[in-house]
Amino acid sequence: MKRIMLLCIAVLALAVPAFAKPPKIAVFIPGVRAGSPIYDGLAKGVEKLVAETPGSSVKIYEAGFNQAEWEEKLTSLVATGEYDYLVTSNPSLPDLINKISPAFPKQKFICLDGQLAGNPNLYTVLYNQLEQGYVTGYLAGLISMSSLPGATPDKKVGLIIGQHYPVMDKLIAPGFEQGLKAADPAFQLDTRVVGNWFDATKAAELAKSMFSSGVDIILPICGSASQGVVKTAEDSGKYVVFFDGDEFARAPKTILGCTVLHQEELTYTKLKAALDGKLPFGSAEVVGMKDGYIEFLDKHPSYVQGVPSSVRAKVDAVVAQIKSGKMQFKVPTL
Ligand code: RBF
Repeated sequence: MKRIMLLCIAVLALAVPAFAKPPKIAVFIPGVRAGSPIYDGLAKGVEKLVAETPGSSVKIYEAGFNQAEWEEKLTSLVATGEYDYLVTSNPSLPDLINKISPAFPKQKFICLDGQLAGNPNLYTVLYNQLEQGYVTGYLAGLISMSSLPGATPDKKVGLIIGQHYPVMDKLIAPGFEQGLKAADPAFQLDTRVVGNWFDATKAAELAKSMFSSGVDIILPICGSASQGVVKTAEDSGKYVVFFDGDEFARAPKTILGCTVLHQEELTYTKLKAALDGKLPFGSAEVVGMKDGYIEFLDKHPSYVQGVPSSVRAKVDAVVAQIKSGKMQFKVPTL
């Protein structure tokens, strides 16, 4: 009897690792979730996996718009020692993580929309936003040259950004400009900076001034401030193209194109790989259209009904070339 009991204990002890504690996950949102599809997708991806993983849990932590507080807030969250994985998304987070992680050698970090290799506790995955910018810029240029009622002959297209940062200045803006110039080399890109990621009034003022100077279509990359751009474009009979999410419903006749990031799927896939012990921590990956994580929404009625078929045919051709690898965009060091 005693031997059987001992055997049982031994078997149980061996089996324990297989029944490892269900994971606890923290989602660090550098901003707020509402109004930024990139953050909503991040949270949704983790929530989906947690819903499928019995016993696991998620804490969504919104760090707010004051970037000066992010390091301290991140440190406090990690210092609780409660979370097996900290998942976040932002190009400025890898540096912060790299700074604080030596003090928390057991903490694993996953950062989307960022790039840093060489920290064994950090995995990053960046979107190839040269591709995303190029397709969106090409579409914007062709719309501006079309006979749509809001189009003007000035060859000016707008970009309204929350702030300057390396991913913007080395990938998004250059990709967008290259796409525009592929439509016609005469295009000028008018770039304006809101100065934060929430001030819709300021973004509306910028859009108004741009439209009155001959700009007819704008790409807003300014978080929830984009609402000001959409409203102004609607009131002025002008156009908007979007990044990140399917935003058409916000203004179906004004928003004529969306090149989205499948942030929810990417978050889910990478976190699942981590839980399965298969995520290459220490490395930095890049994903794009070929992998299916960047997608141009070519079937949405706003696009199909709002954009002339001759324009759509040209955009389709470019998307097909990127997906097949015929057209390649090499991401530079950030
Ligand atoms: N994008 C948003 O949609 N909302 C934000 O609040 C936001 N905050 C950002 C803060 C910093 C410091 C940086 C570098 C980028 C931020 N972005 C934000 C941009 C985001 O990382 C991404 O580049 C864009 O969403 C385009 O895909």
